[in-house]
Amino acid sequence: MDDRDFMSVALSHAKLGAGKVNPNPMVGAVIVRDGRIIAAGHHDRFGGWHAERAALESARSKGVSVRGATMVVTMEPCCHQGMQPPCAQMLADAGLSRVVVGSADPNPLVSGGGIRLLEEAGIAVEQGVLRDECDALNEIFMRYIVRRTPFVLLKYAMTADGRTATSAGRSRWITGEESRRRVHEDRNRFAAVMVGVGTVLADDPMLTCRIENGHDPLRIVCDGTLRTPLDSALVRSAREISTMIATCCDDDRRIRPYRDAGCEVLTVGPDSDGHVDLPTLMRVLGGRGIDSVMIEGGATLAWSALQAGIVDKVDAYIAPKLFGGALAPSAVGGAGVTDPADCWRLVDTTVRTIGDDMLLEGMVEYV
Ligand code: AOF
Ligand code: ZN
Repeated sequence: MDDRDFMSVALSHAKLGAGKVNPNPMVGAVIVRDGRIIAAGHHDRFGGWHAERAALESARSKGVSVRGATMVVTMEPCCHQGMQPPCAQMLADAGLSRVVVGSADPNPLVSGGGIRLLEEAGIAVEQGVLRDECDALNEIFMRYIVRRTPFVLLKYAMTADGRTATSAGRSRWITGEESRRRVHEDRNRFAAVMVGVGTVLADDPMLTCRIENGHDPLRIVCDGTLRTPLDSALVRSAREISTMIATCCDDDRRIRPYRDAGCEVLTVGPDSDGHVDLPTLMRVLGGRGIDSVMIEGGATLAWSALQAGIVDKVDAYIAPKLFGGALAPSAVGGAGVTDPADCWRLVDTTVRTIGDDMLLEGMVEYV
């Protein structure tokens, strides 16, 4: 096994923190001696031990010495005092001789300082091993830590003829089981999911995470005029699962029944079209430590979000089916662009198959 193989193992440990560490990064570490992994650790909950310390403690509990060993860690060790003490110093004190790093830490409090501290302590440092994979794992953290507004993913499922429902408005199901499972993994990974009120009225969704030990994201309804039914699944389950209604309505009498049902109602001044002002909403969410929002429908919200410039990434699930129907909806509504040159372009795209479906992922380029 070489450094890349060990980094792959460290990555698999890092992933165990999915849904539990936001807005911190998922980080994994292994300690290697004589080509063998002698200990491993990962960041397991927000505010808890960093991966490096978890790996050191695991070695200690097994009674194995780490002096002179190598640590392979998916992100640059930190050098600041946060909720946890600086890891780089801890690694130097533990007498490691070599540290292999995946991602650089973009946290302004770290940003190269961890590497410097290690090198000044005489530790050999190798950087950028499986960097792309390590960066991709923390696509949320990488942006949130510098921008302080959530990473926004626009996700939708459509047929090969671009429909997100039939002409009768029915959409269960377009994609297959594997694709739907991945969406639940994303609901676990994301701090919040957001839908427009039209989707609540049409589908009455729960928006919970249905995987074992998964975490339910904060459920946000964008509802400018407060049309969410009080007997919707979201409102009825608001006492058990965090639910927010973002609205332009500031009429206490209309807001009260939602609050009584356990929803948080956030009044966000209207944008120029009279809708919830999305950039303001993102700033409020970011200020509360919500590092990520997945937009799960519908077409009107997708259009508003693109126009507001808040969408970072698009995940388009494409099922090998055709619905037809001139009135069957598509993923993005609104007025649409008139000139093809005015489109939003997706860059850094990847395409892969998931079961019978295709998944196109791309970052939105704003020019
Ligand atoms: C983590 N887990 O395994 C590593 C992190 O407030 P603190 O002390 O938890 O510090 C959080 C910062 O530490 C985080 O923003 C990142 O820059 C760095 N590394 N964080 O939560 C870890 N290695
Ligand atoms: Zn640390």
